[in-house]
Amino acid sequence: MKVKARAPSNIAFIKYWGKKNEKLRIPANTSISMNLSEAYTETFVEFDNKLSKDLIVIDGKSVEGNEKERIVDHLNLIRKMAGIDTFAEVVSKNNFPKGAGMASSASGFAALTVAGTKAAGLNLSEKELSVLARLGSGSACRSIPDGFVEWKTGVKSGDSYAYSLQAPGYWDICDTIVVVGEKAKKVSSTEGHTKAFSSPFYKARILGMNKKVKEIKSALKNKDFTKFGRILEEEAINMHTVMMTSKPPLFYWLPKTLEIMQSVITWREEDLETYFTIDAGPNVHIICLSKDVKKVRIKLKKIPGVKKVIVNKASEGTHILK
Ligand code: 2P0
Repeated sequence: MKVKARAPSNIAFIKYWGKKNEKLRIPANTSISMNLSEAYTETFVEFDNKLSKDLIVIDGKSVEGNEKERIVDHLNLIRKMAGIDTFAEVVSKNNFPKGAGMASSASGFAALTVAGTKAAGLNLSEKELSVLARLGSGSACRSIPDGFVEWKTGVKSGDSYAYSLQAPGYWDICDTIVVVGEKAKKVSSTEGHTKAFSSPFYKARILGMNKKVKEIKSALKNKDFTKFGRILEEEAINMHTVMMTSKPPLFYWLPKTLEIMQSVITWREEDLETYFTIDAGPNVHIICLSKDVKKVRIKLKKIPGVKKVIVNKASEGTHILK
């Protein structure tokens, strides 16, 4: 059976950085995210008896080496669950730059999980899909359910999965991704996670996490944008402080990244209520209410060096395309 799925990328407001169990990708802390309407991966999967190996094409290029191995490992998990040993053809397309800190592994593994399991004849629940996607890439588990999502740490593999806190239409907030660098990053997130514990600030980060998660969930529930924004911005700075103080240090920012961050703070002083968050890459995500997104766009047009702007609303999770 040929199956195609579309999976959104997601932006975390409370970040996943550091794992309790590396192999099983069980995170050290709970994270909270929103699925993105305009940054997604579409993946087609077919298990075919005529194939003598797995064929994997991403963005028009045949994938080899470590990247292929990671995808083949995931296909092996699916094959094991389905009790088949057929090789697969996988064709995947991102509508945004891969490997630039925009969670292409999240949407990529979510799409592969949903298309792959269906193509293998499995009918998994949302929870099972989220657990399986997590084994491919941690943040992928958050791209499975709809809208605003929580991924609770969990103790063992079966209880570390994401679920929807609110539907996409619940709150009219936008994430404007400001692309300032499109090169793949030097240090992958998977490697970065392993360095988190070496920062002297990591313990403090984890100690404050439960309170932060509780507070942002309450801000989401009450649609308190000011509280929501302040927490997500502090959280991004907190995570990047851990990154920059790891051994060896990880600097994901470019000079433009800092310029945009400072602009956001200035706009806020001018009463344009915006907040920033940044993942493991140089691009800045500007969070605002949708009523203000036009103003943000106009401001960004005046900043030289902004390569691209992608405006997202909250979106549904991963689904099969007919
Ligand atoms: C997040 N990031 O919560 C954080 C913020 C990047 C910075 O999840 O090793 O690619 O595949 O489980 O999911 C990136 O980590 O790591 C990530 P793996 P993943 O979105």
